[in-house]
Amino acid sequence: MTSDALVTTPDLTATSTTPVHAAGAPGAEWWRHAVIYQIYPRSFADASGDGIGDLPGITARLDHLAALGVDAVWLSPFYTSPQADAGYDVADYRDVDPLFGTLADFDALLERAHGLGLRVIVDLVPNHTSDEHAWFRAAMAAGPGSAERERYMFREGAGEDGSLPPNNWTSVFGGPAWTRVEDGQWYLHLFDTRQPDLNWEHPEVRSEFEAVLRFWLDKGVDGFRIDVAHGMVKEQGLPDWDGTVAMVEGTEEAPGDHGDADAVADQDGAGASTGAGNRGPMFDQEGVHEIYRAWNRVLATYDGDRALVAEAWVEPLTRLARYVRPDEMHQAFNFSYLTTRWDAAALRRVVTASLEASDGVGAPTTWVLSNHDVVRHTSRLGLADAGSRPKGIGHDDEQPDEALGLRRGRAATLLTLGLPGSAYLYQGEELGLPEHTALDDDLRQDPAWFRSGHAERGRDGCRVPLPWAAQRPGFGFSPTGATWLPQPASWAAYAADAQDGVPGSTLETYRTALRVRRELDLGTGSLAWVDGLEGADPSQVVALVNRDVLVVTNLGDTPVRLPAGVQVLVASAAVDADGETVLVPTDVTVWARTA
Ligand code: ISL
Repeated sequence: MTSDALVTTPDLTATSTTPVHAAGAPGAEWWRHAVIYQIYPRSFADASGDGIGDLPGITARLDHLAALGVDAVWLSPFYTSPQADAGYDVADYRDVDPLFGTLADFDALLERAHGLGLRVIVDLVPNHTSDEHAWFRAAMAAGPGSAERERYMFREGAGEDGSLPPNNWTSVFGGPAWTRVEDGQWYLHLFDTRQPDLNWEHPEVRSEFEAVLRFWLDKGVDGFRIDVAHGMVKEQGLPDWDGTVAMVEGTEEAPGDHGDADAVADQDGAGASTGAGNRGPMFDQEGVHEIYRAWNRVLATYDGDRALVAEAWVEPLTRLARYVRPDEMHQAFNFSYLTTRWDAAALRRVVTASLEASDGVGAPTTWVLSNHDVVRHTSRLGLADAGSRPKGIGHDDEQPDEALGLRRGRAATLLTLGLPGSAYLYQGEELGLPEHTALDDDLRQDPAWFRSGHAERGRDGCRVPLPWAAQRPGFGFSPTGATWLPQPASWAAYAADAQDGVPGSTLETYRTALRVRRELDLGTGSLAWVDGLEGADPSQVVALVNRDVLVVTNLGDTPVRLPAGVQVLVASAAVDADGETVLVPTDVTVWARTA
């Protein structure tokens, strides 16, 4: 343990610290500490004027990201697709959908990004294809028993006449996970009916995806975000399952939420005994790991530390860590952290469990608060049950307190960026954007809204086009003012140009935090909990030291006094400073230098 960095001032030695994470994990690869910005192409910036974002729009705005201070971008899918699930239904893995541009546009984007020092990760969707993929069309044409059908999960139905689905699995988006085709067979789709699951026992499926990896690696991408990384291999025999096929819920099963100590403390890697997470016969099967070992070998033949990041909703964290063992992937999104409530003890527990689990396999922890699948964290933190995770918010649902959510959201971000490891940001969070919580239901496009029978509002509310310019039509998203989803009028105040250069704005706070994080190497630092800040109630305060930076988040009602003599580096909102005394108000995070 590098405890020398933890006890640098008399003020802090007066408190006790608990080191958790050793600094200097093996290797100096960029992804161990990178801040990676997720671009959702249809909603980032539109150059063509059709109201849907595109690759040239992204390229034109890369300056914004370089100035923000991130290290890399991850692009959600831009491949040829009928857009039944906003591009997560891929018809051609080696081409760009005309909606987003051309392969030449991609090359230009990559060149510009690299020129600015930004690495680029692209999305790979291997669990399923589009129903318009050449393989699925061939499978449909060839009929039952054909080699073409073997690449997917076709089965005969149950019941005397085969008119019942082969098993009882349900789709993540709602409704049955099986669709029957005209000749009577059924095919499996864990997501939409237009997203047939591939058969990963088939050698052609394996070789095809290795070739797809090489195609993009040859172009120069720096890595891949692997969609539904826990889903590709299914249990033999496809047995019935009575669990819920859904994203990890904000329930007692998610260790972060209520601090389920047993789940967090499950260090044996077995995981199954806790009942936590998504351990049905369609998820987190042992067989997926061989795929990642093979992909690791593919990436290793390229220079430049190319990386794989797992989108795997798997708990407990020790189970997730198995995806980032040294010969598998490099990062895995920490969704246990994302689903943790606004509660000091729960946050400390999930951070400790995360660092211990990832340290155990020599991987970085990959913190994340928002993405294109969840309600934006500024809005989740403005709910009465702060940090709970509804499946979308509509006009007749509880409306978050926007100001409170933003205040807490900024505090949560500053806490996150103060932790060692890598972090992912979702486009628009640097503007403090809230979820669009009053979107007209007639405009919703997420298949989850339809397949759930309108029980789930779905994910459109976090996918609204970004506001770039307060005074322009469509807030400058597109040259024509068109936007594929409407933006709330209140977003004028969030527009990038309204915050640029404004001290204390969310945008400037993110910029400062990212600059300081980089200058002080917090990403490769270490964490020690500060067990007792004088006068602070541990049930209300998260306090830690990373290198010589004291990070304090106050979740309680009483202001927290920082040790005398520390120098405030960044604060998520105004702090009360009176001479030597710095007080951290409610729902605020402060970084202060101790040396
Ligand atoms: O598997 C899950 C629950 O057990 C889900 O949480 C699942 O991991 C998640 O829904 C996967 O999301 C990704 O794949 C989807 C796509 O709609 C999302 O946008 C994408 O992030 C299907 O490709």
